[in-house]
Amino acid sequence: MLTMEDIIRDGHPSLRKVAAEVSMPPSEEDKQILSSLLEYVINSQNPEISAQYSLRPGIGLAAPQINVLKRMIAVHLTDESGTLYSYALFNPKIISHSVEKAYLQAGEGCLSVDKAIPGYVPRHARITLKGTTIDGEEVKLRLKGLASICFQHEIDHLNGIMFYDYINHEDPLRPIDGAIAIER
Ligand code: LHY
Ligand code: NI
Repeated sequence: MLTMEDIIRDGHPSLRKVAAEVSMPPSEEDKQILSSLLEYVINSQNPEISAQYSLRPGIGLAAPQINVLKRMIAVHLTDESGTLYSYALFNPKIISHSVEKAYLQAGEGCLSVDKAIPGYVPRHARITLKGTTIDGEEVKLRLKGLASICFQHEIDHLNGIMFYDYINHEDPLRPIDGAIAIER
């Protein structure tokens, strides 16, 4: 199982690289890596397991964060309306998005960033994405709210982008006009 010791931190050059597409059908090794990402996120939300292994709780994780430069992400979260989104995807790709923006009222964090960096992170309010599950099934997801934000955060890791790149550093909490504020 993965622990915080497997997660590379801000400043590591791998976090700024563009990850490679995973060739389909995936190898057993790639499937194993992808399932370990989802397992980390699920374990991290279990109070006993996270305490036992000192896991920082998270809702998403991307392969570059464990220094694997391949396009794989896992997300496990319950959104504002109580819906569970639990996905492990190869080659996730945003195929369309709203013009409208959204941001988390509380800002974002990152399992690869040890300090809090306050500020609004503007993102697409709604996205449609495609990807391939561990079982090789192609899925198309329409997402809004927290799930949309989390998938965008994870897909950014596949492109070497960090959440704080989007913060207005002159005025981090300046209202983003026309954007939807999301409470977690
Ligand atoms: N994980 C963050 C986490 O706390 C993801 C995240 C996304 C936090 C959006 C806040 C808002 O689970 C990661 O940093 N994964 O990359
Ligand atoms: Ni992150």
